[in-house]
Amino acid sequence: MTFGGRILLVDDDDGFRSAYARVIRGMGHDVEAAARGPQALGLLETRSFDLVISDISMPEMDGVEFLRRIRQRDADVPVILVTGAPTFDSAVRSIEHGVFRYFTKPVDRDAFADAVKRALSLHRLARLKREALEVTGLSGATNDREALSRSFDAALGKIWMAFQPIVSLRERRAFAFEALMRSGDPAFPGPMEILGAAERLGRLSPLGRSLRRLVAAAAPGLSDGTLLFVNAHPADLDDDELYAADAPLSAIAGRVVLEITERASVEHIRDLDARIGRLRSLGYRLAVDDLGAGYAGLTTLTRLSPEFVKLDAALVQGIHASQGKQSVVRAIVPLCRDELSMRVIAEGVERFDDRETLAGLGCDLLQGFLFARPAPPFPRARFDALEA
Ligand code: G
Ligand code: MN
Repeated sequence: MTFGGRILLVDDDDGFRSAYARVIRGMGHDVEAAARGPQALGLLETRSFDLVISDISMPEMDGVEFLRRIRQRDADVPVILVTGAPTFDSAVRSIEHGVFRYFTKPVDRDAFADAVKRALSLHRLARLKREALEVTGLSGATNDREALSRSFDAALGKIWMAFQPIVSLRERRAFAFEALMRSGDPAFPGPMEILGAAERLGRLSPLGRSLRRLVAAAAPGLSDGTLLFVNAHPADLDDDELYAADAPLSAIAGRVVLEITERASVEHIRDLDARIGRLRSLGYRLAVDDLGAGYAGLTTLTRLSPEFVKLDAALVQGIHASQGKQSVVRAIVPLCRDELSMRVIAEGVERFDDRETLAGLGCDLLQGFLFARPAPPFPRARFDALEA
């Protein structure tokens, strides 16, 4: 299949220029011609081209410099360079700047026509690849930082919060809800992809701020006495907005438990103890998340002195059939409760038999699909579920 491309042709030699232009028009393409590099750069500012063909030896700006300037603004457009005086140096520099083909004069007409055709096809393919990313919604997977940044901005505006109850078995009620980030953008299928992009872009703080604003907005729908558990990335502890008295979440800090995962280290955070102190004076309580899955060390637990610890799902799931898990949890629950004044929450409870085993071990606060899946505010917990 052939299609008409738009080609920019640059040569200071009028004879060559009109000869090439004729050949290219004969192939069914549009040609714009310029006699100098600067003039050609001007044309590139005003419209887009599918291919640039340029002489190398020209007054004012040679073809290699022209190529270098093109690359500063457009990484994709193919450039064919032609020279009557080939040198090793100009060939090497042309390759460095991403020349598509390097021809010496006299140019073989068939080889030239082939190169033009191939360059146009590849450029078209590059465009279609970009369109494909848009229609599949996979543009988040691109490693082009600017494109990632743009799709991240778009995704940030579409995030919503799901909530999952943390139930008290004894009281048969939702003791609290954990707020969980959900993506509303197919370019980022889930929270992990959003977090990954935020990390790569250095945008964890704006993400954390958005999440806290969304949680605060949902909070008025919650009945009095029910707590809100909110995940905080260690990077959030470094964000001054978290400590601002007029920040959205500060107004309800007394009902909020910030969960800090054991999977990430908090050791590198500046003035950690002072920051924890400020959070407490704002009214926040703290939880250590994913206990048993992260660093085996004591740093997170000792520095945070959390009011809650959340047992990781890996320790919870299948506990009814595991003596090893049972003996660990049997030791953790009274130690936390009696010696450390920390309440234990078991996460990821999916099965009735695990629920019964946990209850038997003194673990009253439970969270998991067995009671409710995370959903828009605020899903009801069910206590009647039997075998999952
Ligand atoms: O790391 P953190 O504990 O915050 O992770 C919570 C995640 O676990 C959420 O994405 C939530 O959807 C998921 N989750 C909640 N309950 C269950 C459960 O019972 N089983 C499994 N497999 N995942 C769960
Ligand atoms: Mn959590």
